[in-house]
Amino acid sequence: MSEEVKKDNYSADNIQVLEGLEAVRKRPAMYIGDVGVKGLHHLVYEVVDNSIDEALAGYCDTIIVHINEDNSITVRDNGRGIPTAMHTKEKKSALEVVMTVLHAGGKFDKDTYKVSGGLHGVGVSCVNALSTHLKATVRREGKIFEQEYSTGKPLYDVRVAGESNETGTEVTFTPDATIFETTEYNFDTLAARMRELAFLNKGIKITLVDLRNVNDEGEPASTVYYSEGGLKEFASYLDRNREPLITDVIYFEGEREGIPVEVALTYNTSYTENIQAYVNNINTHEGGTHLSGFRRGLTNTLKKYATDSGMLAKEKIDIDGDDFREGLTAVVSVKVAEPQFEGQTKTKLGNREVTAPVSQAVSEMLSNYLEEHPSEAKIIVDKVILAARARHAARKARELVQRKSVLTGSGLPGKLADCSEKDAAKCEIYFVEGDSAGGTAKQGRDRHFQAIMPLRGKILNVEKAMQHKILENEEIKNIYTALGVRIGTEEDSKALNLEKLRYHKVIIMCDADVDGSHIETLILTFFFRYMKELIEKGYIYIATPPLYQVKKGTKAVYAWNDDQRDRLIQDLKGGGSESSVNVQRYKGLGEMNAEQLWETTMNPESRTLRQVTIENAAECDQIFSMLMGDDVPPRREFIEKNAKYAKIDI
Ligand code: 0RA
Repeated sequence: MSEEVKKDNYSADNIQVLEGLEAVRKRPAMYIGDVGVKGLHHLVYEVVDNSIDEALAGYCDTIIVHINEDNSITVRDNGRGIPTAMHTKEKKSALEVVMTVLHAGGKFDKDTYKVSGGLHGVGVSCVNALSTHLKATVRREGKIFEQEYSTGKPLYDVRVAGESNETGTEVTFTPDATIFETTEYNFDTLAARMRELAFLNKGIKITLVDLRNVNDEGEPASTVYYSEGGLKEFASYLDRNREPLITDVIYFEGEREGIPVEVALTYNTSYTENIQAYVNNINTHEGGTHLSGFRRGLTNTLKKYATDSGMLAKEKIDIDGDDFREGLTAVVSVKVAEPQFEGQTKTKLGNREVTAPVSQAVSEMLSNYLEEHPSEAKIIVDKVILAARARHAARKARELVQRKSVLTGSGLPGKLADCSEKDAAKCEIYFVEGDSAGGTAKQGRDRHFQAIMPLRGKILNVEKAMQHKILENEEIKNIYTALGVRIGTEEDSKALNLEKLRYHKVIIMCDADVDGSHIETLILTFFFRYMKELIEKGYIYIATPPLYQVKKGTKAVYAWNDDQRDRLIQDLKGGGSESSVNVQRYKGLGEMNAEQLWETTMNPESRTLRQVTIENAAECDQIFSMLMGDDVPPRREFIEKNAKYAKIDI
């Protein structure tokens, strides 16, 4: 979930409609978000979205995505096929218009309103503009039509290439390597999105085939995603590594006030809340009106049931919204004709008319369920009461912490070596594994803007602990007091007081070994569960210390992998014949002196930081619960599968 640091000057906010495709090539980031790994994969989503729209319109049930051997992509569907007749206004084939005019996609057919349309919703013409080659093949009216393009420009007029009694659209494109930082597709990234799309749009079969990866029998790696149960199955999938509190998934599908609403929810025995909210197949990380509707429906219905059943009568404490969501896993999906996206990352739904329909849907399905399942209802309400009690205990713990910090003056942890700069935007904090490496980092840092906070080995696994235990934990307390932000407010445990954040770069610096990765994961789990905004806003980074020092005489250079090391050895040997080159393998941060640590890992001029991002929120939640949970087999499977990406040193 991390990727190389990069800077974008343009954001999706600045999109100007109806420019030529040249504009897309000049400012690609403005249209597809970025030109890194994310943007590269976004091209596929953009094309697939068109096929999904055709499926939602009721004309297509099969989509096949091929990652070809050369990292070009083919998307094929069995829909009606993009119309090929002459477009009277443009005096060109409609196919050519769709492929070469910005924002032309889906504009022909008023009956099918476009609901998927990707986060940027820029249309397939953008994909065309950013591809060195694209070929569109349409099967309809008994014929096969085709047209090819280079960087968005047609190579010939739409022509008939043969006959066929099938219908559908097929697009093959090769992303332009002069525009994208990388052109290598990641199977798992595409797979996660295709799986998500299959759950969100039940009844569509989506096949992903990787032709770069062929087994001994000559069969390419492939997966088929198909969901008959939609969100009902999605919720079970999200909870597949958790212990269920109730075995059912409570489910609603229908239309309320003209808005298609689909909701599924269930409870597990954990303490974390996991609600994935979608609008037009887009994961709305920042929530919005549909999420408010969901919360309102859930809180009102459960509160009413608990009160009416008399279960709350003997409780002296008040119950609030958060208490109803401990251990909750839910997926909400709405389709909105003209969505208003707000918020920092444009993933917050603003349409006010969506709240009531979602709230109604949730109330309806949940009150029915509670009436019909009294024993499950009791289990849920008991859990809510337990959550309320724990929250009160947490508040007491927090008050104690705050009172203590008043007594110590600054309120900052004793182990923190702070920087002198006060402007948070310029400040960095390193969370360093162990006191000894912490000491080295303190000597090596630029104390003007770099703060060091050593952490004692393994911090608490927040996935398995209740909130008050987490708040009381010494290392966790050190983390949040050093950062200056609080967690777990009464109103909303997820709303951080980010304006108080004391550093805009929060850097995790661990040894490059299994223990280091474990500690990294523990810290990331804490941030993901309790300070997700820090990740979403791009404040969290991982330092990358080198694995080798290669030295000849007084000249020392560093390597981060084996290839680099071998090249450096060759370079240093130069024409000379002696093997006087000395290679040192760093096992931990502690083996570097202060100067080396600064030079390789902390100096902004020469270091590499990996920024932590959330690519796929639903998948991410699942991975953390699996990595940190009790169930061993899925964890082993994940580690075995991903071992090739990680450098594990035992
Ligand atoms: C507009 C009208 C019609 C089909 C499509 C769009 C269409 C677009 C894409 C993009 C990928 N797959 C697609 N499948 C269909 C059909 C209008 C008609 O036939 O009457």
